[in-house]
Amino acid sequence: MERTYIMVKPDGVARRLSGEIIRRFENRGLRLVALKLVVPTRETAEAHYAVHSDKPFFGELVDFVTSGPVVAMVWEGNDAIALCRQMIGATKPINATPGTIRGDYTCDMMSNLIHGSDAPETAAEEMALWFSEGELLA
Ligand code: D4T
Repeated sequence: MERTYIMVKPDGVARRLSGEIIRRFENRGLRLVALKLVVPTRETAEAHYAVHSDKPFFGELVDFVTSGPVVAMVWEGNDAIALCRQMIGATKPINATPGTIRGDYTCDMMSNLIHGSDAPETAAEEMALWFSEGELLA
């Protein structure tokens, strides 16, 4: 069993897609083990995207992810990290195939609806950044 950090970004919440996104993960058979609605602080957003801190789009990315509430979640299941990334779809819009969340609902690189951890190490870091131990189900 693996756990992954998933976040509906401010554009997804504003577009009322949180329910649709949660439904997809539930339908797939994953187990929801943590969930909260939160407006990210700049500090949290900068820590979350620290790997991109030297990129030209970093400022815009932090502005975007702090612009409104996000749905922060942890999902559990077999190969949950890779499975969720597959369901989310590629970062580059032209590569996000229909049937994926991005492929069905967005063609914008920045406003791309959802984040999913990309590896076990980042999943652990992100779960610890967004949630305290007590907020996660056993
Ligand atoms: P996140 O991390 O938000 O789930 O997205 P990805 O894992 O799919 O993509 P990423 O970390 O490489 O990029 C984070 C975030 O920055 C935006 N972005 C990215 C952008 O606006 N321009 C770019 O050139 C890149 C690489 C989109 C997602």
